[in-house]
Amino acid sequence: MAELEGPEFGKADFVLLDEVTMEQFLQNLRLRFLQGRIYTYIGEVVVAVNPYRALALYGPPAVEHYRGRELYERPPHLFALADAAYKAMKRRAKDTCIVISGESGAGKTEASKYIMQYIAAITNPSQRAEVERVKNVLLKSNCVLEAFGNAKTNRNDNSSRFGKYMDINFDFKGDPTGGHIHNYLLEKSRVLQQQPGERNFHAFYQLLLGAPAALLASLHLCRDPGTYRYTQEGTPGSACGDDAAGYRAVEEAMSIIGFSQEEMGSVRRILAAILHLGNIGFMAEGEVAAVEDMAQLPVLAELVATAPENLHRALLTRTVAAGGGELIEKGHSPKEAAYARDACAKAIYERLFCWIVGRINAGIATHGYDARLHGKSTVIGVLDIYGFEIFDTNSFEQFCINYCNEKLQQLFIELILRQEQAEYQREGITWQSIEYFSNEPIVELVEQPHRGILALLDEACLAAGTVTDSLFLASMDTRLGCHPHYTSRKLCPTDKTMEFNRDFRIKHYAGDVTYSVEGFLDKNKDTLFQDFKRLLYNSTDPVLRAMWPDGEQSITEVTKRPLTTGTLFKNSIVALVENLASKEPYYVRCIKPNDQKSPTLFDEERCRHQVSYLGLLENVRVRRAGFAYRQPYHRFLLRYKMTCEYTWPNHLMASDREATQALLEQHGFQDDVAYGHTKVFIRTPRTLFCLEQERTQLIPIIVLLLQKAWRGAL
Ligand code: AD9
Ligand code: MG
Repeated sequence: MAELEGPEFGKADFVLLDEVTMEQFLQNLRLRFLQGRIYTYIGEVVVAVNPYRALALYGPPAVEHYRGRELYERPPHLFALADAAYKAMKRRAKDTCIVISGESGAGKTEASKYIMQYIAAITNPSQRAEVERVKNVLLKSNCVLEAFGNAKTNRNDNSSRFGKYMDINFDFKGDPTGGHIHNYLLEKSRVLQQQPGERNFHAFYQLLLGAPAALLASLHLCRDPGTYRYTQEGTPGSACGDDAAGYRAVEEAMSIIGFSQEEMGSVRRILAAILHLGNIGFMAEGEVAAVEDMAQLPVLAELVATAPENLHRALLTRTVAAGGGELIEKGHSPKEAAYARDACAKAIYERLFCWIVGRINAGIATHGYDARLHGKSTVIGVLDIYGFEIFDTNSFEQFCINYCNEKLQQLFIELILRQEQAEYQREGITWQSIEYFSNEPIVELVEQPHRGILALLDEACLAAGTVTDSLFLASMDTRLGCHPHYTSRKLCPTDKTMEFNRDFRIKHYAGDVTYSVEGFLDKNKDTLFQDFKRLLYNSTDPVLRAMWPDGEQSITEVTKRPLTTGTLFKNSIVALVENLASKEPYYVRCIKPNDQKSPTLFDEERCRHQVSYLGLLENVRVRRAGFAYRQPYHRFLLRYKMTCEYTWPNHLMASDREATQALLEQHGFQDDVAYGHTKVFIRTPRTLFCLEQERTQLIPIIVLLLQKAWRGAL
């Protein structure tokens, strides 16, 4: 229980609040945040407030403090949660997962790293070399994935621009034998452009500012990110220290993971190629486009290991199938050429990122695992995905990210209820359900087949080339106009915060977000001309070539329309949610205390909003309306047996259950408890307080008695 923390530290579990009100909740959260007690429970859920400062909470002594302990034995901590998930997996051979949620900048990624660090620290006591290697790869993968998948945004200096779900596999001894990372929709449009004050992915700045001069010269790069169109907006410097140090850390991590020198060379050349590609400009030459500065082509061709004339052709033309199976080359206009160049840059970066994830996965694959020899393999999954986002301008990416957060919120609601119900059922206890805000209608608004926004978007993309973003908006207005969570300027003409023919708004569970439809069709279709794919498939750089297996097809073979970005994303998130639902879930709910990244400011309004939309008060209510505490009989007795003459020092009854019953009846608590098959359930926290109080009073007396007894024995 929270007994290791006194009342001056606030309540270690929100279930212990005198009253479940927003004011009390916030008061407790503030008190603890200001004291650096950033973790608080709601039953088994950890609520974590981002401290925005380094706290001495995670070193080896802390690991020892939590190792093998029960959740309530120590002050609330991520380590306790990780231990609980690990124990459940090990003792009961259950697959578990840890779902970390909260808005952008709330501390999800940091939390996921601490959880992995803890699991790594408590496993492999016998120091088996292969297990150590796997652990190392798992830990080091974060650094590499953050370099390529994170960026500075206006919400977070180290914002995850991709979703990550990592499975860690364990053998019967409970040691990690491998793992697998699933990545979700990288925000690749960031390669081309960033909002004011934001940056491109860290990897670009790390290369420019961290690579030795000779290496940079061999890539034909200069140090200044301002030289390159794709990086000129962003300012150097990020939350993860300086970029030069980041470069060295990533290089080291990549070699530990097992990237070869050749592979790392290819990765650097690909990054350089993207920067050079961005600087290629086009001008009109009659009807068609021409490259402004031909001197740039040989450099780029060298970096992507192709012939300059092939590169030239791919930049300026596309192959189309004319009637009768004949292929003709059609010249781009300057605008088309610029669009194709940008599409290519985005695609190269995305494939590079996926290749890196695949390469890490290959290093930790468990194909050598033989269940007959090593017993059943179990899994702990850790989910760290981009948090809910509201920017000044919100586009297709924010739409996808926020949809994903809706799905996770829906899962939280279902599982918290389901878990409670399942436990009461298992233990044979009657239970009354509690009302929740359900975000089901919002999820449906986005994903419903034929009628949802994603379906309408696909419909617009499938239509002939005349459909524009604003026509897509018009079709949403007509078909979704009555939906309570959808609106637009046309539907609400007096609302000047939206633009006509450009904006629509969704009332998300976490707040209203206005999206601009500009670019929705393009980003959903995600067209990349086959000419580029073929060009890169024919590269003599084996790493680059391996990223473009679809470049082998000729234009006549590419007939099937690929699935759109939106549909692919929806499918992957639906599969993710199914996967999570099949495991025993543990939750971390992260809260961002302020928007200034201040370690001392507790912005009450911002926190109130988050507590409200995360459904934390309802969470406390469910926990309390049911039974706030539950404990296996033997554990309960171990702790409180001293408070009852029938159970101290040992009981003589037929079962622990009977002894527990006798103890509680002697105290007069029989109406506040229920007896399950294996656990005692206590409804109100007061009952437990009383027992705790009595125990605290008795301890000094017992210690005295014991001391006397020892002295007597001597
Ligand atoms: V996003 O949805 O990826 O944009 P996250 O992942 O929720 O977001 P992140 O973990 O990146 O947020 O945390 C943001 C910053 O807060 C970190 O870079 C740290 O500077 C800071 N932070 C978060 N958690 C801790 C912590 N436990 N201790 C110290 C922290 N600093
Ligand atoms: Mg993150």
